[in-house]
Amino acid sequence: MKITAIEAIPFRIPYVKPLRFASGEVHVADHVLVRVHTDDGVVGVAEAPPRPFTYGETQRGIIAVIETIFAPQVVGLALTDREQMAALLGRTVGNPTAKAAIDMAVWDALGRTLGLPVSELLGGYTDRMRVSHMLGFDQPAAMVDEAERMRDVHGITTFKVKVGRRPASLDVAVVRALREGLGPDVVLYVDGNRGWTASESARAMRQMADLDLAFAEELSPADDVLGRRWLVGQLDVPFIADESATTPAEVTREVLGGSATALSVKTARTGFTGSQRVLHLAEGLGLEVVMGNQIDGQLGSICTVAFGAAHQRSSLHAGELSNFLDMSDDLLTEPLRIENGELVLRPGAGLGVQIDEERLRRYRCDR
Ligand code: MUC
Ligand code: MG
Repeated sequence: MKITAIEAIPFRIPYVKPLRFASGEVHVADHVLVRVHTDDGVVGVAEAPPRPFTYGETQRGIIAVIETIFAPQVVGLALTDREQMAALLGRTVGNPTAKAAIDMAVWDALGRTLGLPVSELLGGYTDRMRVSHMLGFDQPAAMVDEAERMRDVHGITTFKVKVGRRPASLDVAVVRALREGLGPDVVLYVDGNRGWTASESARAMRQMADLDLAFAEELSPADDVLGRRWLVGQLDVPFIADESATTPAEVTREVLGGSATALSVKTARTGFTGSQRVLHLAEGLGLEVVMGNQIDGQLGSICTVAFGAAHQRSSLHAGELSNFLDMSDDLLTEPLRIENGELVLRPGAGLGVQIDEERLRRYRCDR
């Protein structure tokens, strides 16, 4: 059960359809595959998605911090030394997706070693999650078409709509077209990725007051804590903290300060160990939770569902699990399938997925 090596392998897989949102856009999945090897010959895997516009990480930076700082700290520990590992990785500021990928690959290796699914080790509440699809910026008709396709092909009936453009009327028109086109039964919520000021957000939310939104997420700048408190105080839907609450301490500050009333939990940034800390805090604080998407590939998405399905609170709302559908290819031997609006866990030890070595050779970009 001892960790003998950690690999950080960069790969590039283009998106068929780029995702655009207020803080950036993604055309290529330029992620890092992390593999944790043990002295039993077990290999655990996870992926780290660089999101420079959210965390400042880059593909090369993730590899550098893993190779130069994290791997030397973690090699030699047992897979069960997770508190030691968290303490050692925690000495370095930032780098959330690099740390999270190591943590999740360690859990995968532990599950494979014990012959048990990670999701059962984490909590084992259920074996599936309903899926929410994120709709990036486009014209109203194109976004309605995409949502209808997701509903008709995959059974998805929950949609997170990216907003935060100027003028805000562009986004209000999209959300209105989605509600009119899809009818009253779909769940719609909006995510501004910090694009509007607090007062622009309040105004846009008033203009969408008749559209039965389920949540609003991170509409205004993350560090404008007072502006957000003012905004949250006038909303009648839960306000999901995403970029403003990425650690347990930030969650506590945001919620007790009145500037968040719900949480996005992203395994890509808090791994399994840190996500459990955030989730348990959410339980104590009485917050609703949505399993968020860091624009993950299939490996990241199976990590999200493994965690989300493991706990009652994180499996209540549909999880954001479908944006890998827009990638031109992926790394798994058996692609994930979303059917009847659900993503079901893979049976088998660890995360229950295997990396297709041929595909990895094709897409890795370090040789
Ligand atoms: C989301 O929920 O915001 C876009 C930027 C990011 O950090 O994550 C995605 C999705
Ligand atoms: Mg968000």
